[in-house]
Amino acid sequence: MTGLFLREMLKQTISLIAWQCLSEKRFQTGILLLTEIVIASCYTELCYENVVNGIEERQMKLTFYTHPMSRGRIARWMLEETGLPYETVLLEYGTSMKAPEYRAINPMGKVPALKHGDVVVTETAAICMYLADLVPEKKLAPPVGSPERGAYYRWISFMAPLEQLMIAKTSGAPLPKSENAGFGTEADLLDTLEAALTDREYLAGDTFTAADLLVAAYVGWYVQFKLLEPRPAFVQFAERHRKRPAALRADEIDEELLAQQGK
Ligand SMILES: N[C@@H](CCC(=O)N[C@@H](CS)C(=O)NCC(=O)O)C(=O)O
Repeated sequence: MTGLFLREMLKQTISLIAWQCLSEKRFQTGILLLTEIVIASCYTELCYENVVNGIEERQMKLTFYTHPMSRGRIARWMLEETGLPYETVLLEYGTSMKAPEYRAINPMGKVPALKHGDVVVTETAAICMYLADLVPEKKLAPPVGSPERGAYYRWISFMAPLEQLMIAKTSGAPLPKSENAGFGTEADLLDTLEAALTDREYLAGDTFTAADLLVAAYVGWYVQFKLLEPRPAFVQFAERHRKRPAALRADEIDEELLAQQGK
């Protein structure tokens, strides 16, 4: 806001000089200065609009629908990373999660879901990416168009085939043919993930992003539930990021909620 005020003052001063030049018949300088003012005004207007939109967007209420024993734990970690205030609505499996009031928000009757003003976001990965974009100053997503954005989308999306493989393995049935399965072969998938995580602190650029959060959370879970072999790269990556203050805070909140439910 101080920046906008200073720019406004500068505009006023330049326009005074411009009118002075014109009255002294120094037309070329006067017109040049006036043109600069028009350009500066448009720019200021644009900046102002962006600032106002940004503030309004942040002020919209965030409502988080979850269960403390669900993928909602990942979304809560992300919420805690943003530092934005949010309200939690707890739902129960099979009852309130399938009630018409909640199906009006997520017709799947599943958690997590996020409501931001009138915007509804479901799917854990989408919620994390949406939240990252709400707080650009936290750099939880690489800038749009940057090379790191490619890696960001790539490793977030890689959690889908990993999940398909994990689910396929729990079924006990033989795995589908690799050409048909989105995850290819188990060896290819695990080796690819291992190579990405080996000696790597962050997956997209030099700072922690939602890609690290999602990969650390899912890989950590699958190792914990013994669905994924505990290769050192998997364990180290998950453990390192799951020690972040926001992750610990989120865990503490969900553990407390579980304790209150007597679970
Ligand atoms: N694709 C969804 C999956 C959501 C999901 O399956 N959530 C489970 C909890 S982890 C759930 O709500 N299950 C309740 C049910 O299906 O009745 C996501 O990534 O968020």
